[in-house]
Amino acid sequence: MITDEETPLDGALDRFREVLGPEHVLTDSDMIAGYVRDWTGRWTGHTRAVIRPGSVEEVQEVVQICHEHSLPLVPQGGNTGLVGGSIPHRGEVVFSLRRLDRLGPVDEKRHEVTVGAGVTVATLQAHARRAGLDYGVDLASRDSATIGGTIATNAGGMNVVANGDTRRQVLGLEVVFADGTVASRLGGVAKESTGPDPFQLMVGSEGTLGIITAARLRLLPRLEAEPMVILVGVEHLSEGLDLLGPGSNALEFFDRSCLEAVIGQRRLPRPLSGDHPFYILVETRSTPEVPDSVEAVVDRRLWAYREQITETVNQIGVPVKLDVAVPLGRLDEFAAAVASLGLEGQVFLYGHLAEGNFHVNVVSNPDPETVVDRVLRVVVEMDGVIASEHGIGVAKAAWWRASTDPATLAINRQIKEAFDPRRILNPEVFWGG
Ligand code: FAD
Ligand code: 2HG
Ligand code: ZN
Repeated sequence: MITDEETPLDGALDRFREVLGPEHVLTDSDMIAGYVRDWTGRWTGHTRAVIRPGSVEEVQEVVQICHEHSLPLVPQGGNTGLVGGSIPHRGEVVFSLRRLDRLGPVDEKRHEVTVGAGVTVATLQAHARRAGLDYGVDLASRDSATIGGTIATNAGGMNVVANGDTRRQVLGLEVVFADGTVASRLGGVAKESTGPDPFQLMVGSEGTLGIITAARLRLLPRLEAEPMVILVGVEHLSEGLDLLGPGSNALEFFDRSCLEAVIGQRRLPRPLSGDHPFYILVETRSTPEVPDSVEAVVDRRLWAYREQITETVNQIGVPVKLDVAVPLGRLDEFAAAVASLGLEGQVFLYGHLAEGNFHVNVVSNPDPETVVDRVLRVVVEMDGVIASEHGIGVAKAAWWRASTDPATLAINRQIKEAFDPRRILNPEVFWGG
């Protein structure tokens, strides 16, 4: 691993300043503090420079400089990632891409748009809505998470059950590769059969194969009426699956600990009179059949109880976060298995029920690595996946290498070698540690 102490960074810094202007090369420790610490506060890295290119040409030039000097770099969007993949762990140069914020015109006939990688999800949503359309991905970090970051992590969010994950929205990309070459497929042709697609490999590559500078995205017709939001209290998570129907936009869950924490920290009223082990939130365009025996309430504002969990948990303490998924037939078995681990500290379970997704958050546990090992072992034993929507980052790199089958891992190694032979693109993610 090349570190900042060993590289000719000083020469590179002068050249960054020439290309970007000194105001976009941040070296002052106060100015870079927010770029080296992750959103949860679990990881704090270090760097001598955060650079802020404002166009694809500038990204290209600064990547060429890094390539020449074999200088490692970390692409960064909104820095809302939850697996420690967006910060410099070993002195890498941070490429903040938020200035790539161009919004192209909405193609109202084809339901498509081209936007810069630094555009936030909320800005894209507003842009699409002004044209009577919508973007298919929504998540609570919408005001900061960028299109580049969500593509690089293949983000999921609340509406996967209706619209699919980020991969499903991507029609084409513009990418700067590790040697500074640029490739672009933003044409918006609806069908194409021209061989293997390197752009698809960028989705979920977490900044390790190329820097996404722009994307051509699919948009959806905007729903005419606001969908209904229902919260029900249940004994078992499997009961929540009965609420899934053709009109479902979202099917989410959280446990009793999450509800108590949100009520306590955010001063929200208790939404249901009874106390239940789990709460299911369904957003739907058709009225689901809720049995009379189940306590339920209908109100769009109920989203607050689900969306505010992440911030609430962080208010309580720095969490160990696990984002996993298990087969739908094993939801309650998984919840029971986590409970039976008897983890020290406070445990919060919430997630996207329709995809079998669990966000297991543990606060006030003195040994994060052991928490990760114990929970992921259960996931693997239950034929689940160790990363459902946040990615691998550094948090799960060792587990990813240990649990991926050898053939898939070998192909991944070759892909990394082909795209980034000098290993300058986010080297700690997937392969570090
Ligand atoms: P960053 O955090 O800056 O980066 C994430 C990764 O992408 C890093 O590896 C980085 O190197 C790489 N990267 C960033 N930009 C580029 C680029 N232009 N080119 C190449 N690589 C790049 N995630 C979900 O999936 N679903 C949720 O429901 C969800 N909810 C969240 C709620 C909260 C409150 C928070 C704080 C986070 C949530 N997240 C969720 C996690 C996070 O928002 C997503 O992972 C998001 O995709 C990260 O986008 P970002 O722009 O912040 O990327
Ligand atoms: C969510 O679904 C996000 O709320 C964040 O993916 C999950 O806080 C988490 O662990
Ligand atoms: Zn989530």
